[in-house]
Amino acid sequence: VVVSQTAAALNQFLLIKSCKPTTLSTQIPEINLSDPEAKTLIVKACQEFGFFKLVNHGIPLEFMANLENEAQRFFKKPQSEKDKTGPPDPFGYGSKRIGSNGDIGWIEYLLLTTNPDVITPKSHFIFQQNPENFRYAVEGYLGEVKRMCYEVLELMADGLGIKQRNVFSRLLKDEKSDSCFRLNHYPPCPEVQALNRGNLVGFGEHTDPQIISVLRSNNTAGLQICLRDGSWVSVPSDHTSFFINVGDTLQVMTNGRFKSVKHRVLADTTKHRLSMIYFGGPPLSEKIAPLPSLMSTEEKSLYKEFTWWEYKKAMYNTRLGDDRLEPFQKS
Ligand code: GA4
Repeated sequence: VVVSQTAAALNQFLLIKSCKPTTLSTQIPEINLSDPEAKTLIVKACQEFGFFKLVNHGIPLEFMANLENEAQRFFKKPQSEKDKTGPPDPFGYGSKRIGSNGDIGWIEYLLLTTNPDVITPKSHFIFQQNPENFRYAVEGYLGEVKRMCYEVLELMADGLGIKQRNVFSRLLKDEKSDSCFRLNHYPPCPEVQALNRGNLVGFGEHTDPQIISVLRSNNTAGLQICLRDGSWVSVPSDHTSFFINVGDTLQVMTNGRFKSVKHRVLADTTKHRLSMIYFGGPPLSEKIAPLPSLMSTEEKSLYKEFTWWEYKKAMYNTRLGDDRLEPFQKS
């Protein structure tokens, strides 16, 4: 009886679906940041997968370990304490609900802005409510990750043969850059194992709207990416590496050469998954369109021009799994 009640609850709220990855043999591209061929390999990975693993990135592991500790400390707090720093509208603490259009997952998270001059009262409050170490750990981590991310974006531009190496990175370096940061905690769910059916969706399938996302997780698996043929591949976890996603905006700026990768996270039945993701976005007023420096003379833009603000406004009215670029495609 207990099990069937749990089953009903999980079914109703948490979308148990059978979603075993259908491809097991595909190798996720792995890029060594200090490889002289890195720029070429990055471009290839972004065209074929919209996704790659980054090794030899030069960021000392203590930055990751430090933040992981602080995040763990936060998520271990009593629910009532965590709830004081929510809801995520759009920044703050959230549990199970993702966005505001009915998406749910087996997850709790903190969403923060990374722009010091648009720090919202909510972000201030989160850090006020926690020991200062938490803020230092976030700032220390982001300082390193941003620097590395600019380098990756410059390699992308270079690899695409664009003379202006900072065409992408300048948007994130801009003091008005609309970037954000997310700490995700996927608690284990032993009931699902007991029920022995399907998987528990932690974060449903979606693409990231921004330019680029940089993910780091602890050693608990769960992330899956969707290949061009529609099959799903599990990404083996590696707490020493980063995983890079191409976002919708980068797909548009490259006129579809780079693919915004569809991905999702399944919760583990026995282990905690903790991930930290930096989403690099342009300033709100930035006009998003394919880069003229990339287009051949007869090439036509696949997209209608829009500002990042317009895209964001539209995005908050979508469900997670929606194709957010579709309304901006030229027919
Ligand atoms: C997906 C990528 C980032 O996590 C995020 C998410 C955002 C949110 O959690 O508030 C969104 C989602 C994400 C896209 C569609 C909308 C907005 C939830 C949702 C249903 C922070 C982002 O920028 O877009």
